[in-house]
Amino acid sequence: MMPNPPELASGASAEAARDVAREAAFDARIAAGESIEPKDWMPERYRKQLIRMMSQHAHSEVVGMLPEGNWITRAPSLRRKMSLIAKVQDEGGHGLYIYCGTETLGVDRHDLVEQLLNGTAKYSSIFNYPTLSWADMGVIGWLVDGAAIVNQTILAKTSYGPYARAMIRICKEENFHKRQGYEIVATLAKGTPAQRAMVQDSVNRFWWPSLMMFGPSDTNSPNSGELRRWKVKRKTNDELRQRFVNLTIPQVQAVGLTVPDPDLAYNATTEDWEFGAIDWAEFNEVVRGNGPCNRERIAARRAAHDNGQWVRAAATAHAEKQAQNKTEAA
Ligand code: FAQ
Repeated sequence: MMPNPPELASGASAEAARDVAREAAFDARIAAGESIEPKDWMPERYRKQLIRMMSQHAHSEVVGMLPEGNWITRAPSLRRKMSLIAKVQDEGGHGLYIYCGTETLGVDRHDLVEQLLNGTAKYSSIFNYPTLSWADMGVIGWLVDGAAIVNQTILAKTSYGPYARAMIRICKEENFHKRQGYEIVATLAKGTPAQRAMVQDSVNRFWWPSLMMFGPSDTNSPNSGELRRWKVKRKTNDELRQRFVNLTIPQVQAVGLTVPDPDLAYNATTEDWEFGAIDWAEFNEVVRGNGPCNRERIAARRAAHDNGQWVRAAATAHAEKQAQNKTEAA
C-alpha cells in the first residue's frame, strides 16, 4: 500500500513527522557546535538526561560541603579557617548555580531537593568517605577539586548553554580551592615526620575514591554514548580519569609523596601514567548507599533542611509582603 501523502496524514502522524524534522534540526545544531538554550526545542530524552546529570551535580556540591565543614572549627590557624570557610561557602554557591541551571529545564528545585533527601537521587561517591585528619582538607582541595576541575573544564563546553556558563565561573573558584589544598599538602609534606605521615595517610585514603569520581569505566557507562552524541559529554569517563592521573602524578612527586598503587608506571610511548585496577565493587557499594558515610551525609542534609524551614517560611512571607506593597502602590 502507498503511504499517505503528508497533507493527508492523520494529526498524530503529522505531529510525529514534525518531531522527526525537529530532531533532525536539533542534531544539525549539535553537529555545528551550537549551544542549546532553555527555550529551544530539544528531544525529551536530552532534557531528562540533563536534569539527571545537572541535579546530581548540584546535590554533590551541597553534600560536598559536609566533609570539609566538619573541620572549620578545628582549622589550625585563622588564615586556614578563613580559606576553608570561603571554600565551603563557594561549594554551596555552586550548588545554587547548578540548581538554577537545572530549573531552566522545567523542573522545580524543591522536587530535586526532595529526591536527595528521600535517597532517590545520586550524588558523587567521593563525599561518602570520612574526613579523619586536618590533612584531609589539603588532600580534598588538591585531589577532589582537582578531579572536579578536569571534569568541569570539559563540561564548560557542553552543548547546554546554562550548564556550560555555570561551569566557567565554577572552574575559576575550583582552581582557588585546588591551590589552597595543594598549599596545605605541600606545607605538611615539608613538616615534621608526624605531619608527613598524616598527609601520606590522607593521600592513601583519598587516591582511589578520587579516581572513582569520574564514574564507571567506558565499557560500563550506560549514559556515555547518548551524552557524547549530544556533546553533553565531550570526553569519556576513562579519558578524563587518565588526564587527571597524568596531571596529578608529577604533583605527587613534587611534594615527595606516593600514591597507593604498586602498578603505577609511566608509558613513554603513550606518555600516560598507567594505573592499577580500580575496585569497582567498592564504587558500586558506595553508589548504592552503603559507603562509610552515606547515611550520615543524608541525615545531616535532612537535619539542615528541617532546621532551615523557618528561614524559608520567613523569606516567602517577606517576598509576599513586598509583592503586596508593590501592588498597593501601583
Ligand atoms: N558517584 O553512565 P555513567 C565536586 C552514576 S562536584 C555517584 O557513566 P554519566 C566539587 C551515574 O550517575 C562532583 N554516582 O553516568 C566539589 C549513573 O547513574 P544513573 C560531581 C556515579 O552521567 C569538590 C551511573 O553511575 N561532579 O566534586 C558516579 O554518563 C569538593 C552510570 O554512570 C559532577 O556531577 C560517582 N562518582 O557520567 C564539591 C559532574 N559516577 O543516574 C565539594 C557532572 C557515575 O544512571 C568539595 N557529572 N555515577 O542512575 C558528570 O560528569 C557525569 O554525570 C559523571 C557520570 C562523569 C559523574
